[in-house]
Amino acid sequence: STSTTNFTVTGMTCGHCVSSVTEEISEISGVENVDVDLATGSVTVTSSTPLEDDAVRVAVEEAGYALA
Ligand code: 9UX
Repeated sequence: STSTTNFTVTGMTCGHCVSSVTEEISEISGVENVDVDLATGSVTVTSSTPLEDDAVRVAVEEAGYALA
């Protein structure tokens, strides 16, 4: 069944930031959709299996940002 996860990413200030975060998170196994709200930093991910906290953190840091 589909799992939905929401978290906040700090440091994004433009559309390219959004693209980088979206691309990195999209590479996590099982991820089906990534929605990033630039104004609030809110990220909503739908996935076929529950997301690992570590995988999310690593992906966000790989993109150059941090979890709130
Ligand atoms: Mo835009 Mo985001 O020039 O770190 S890529 S500010």
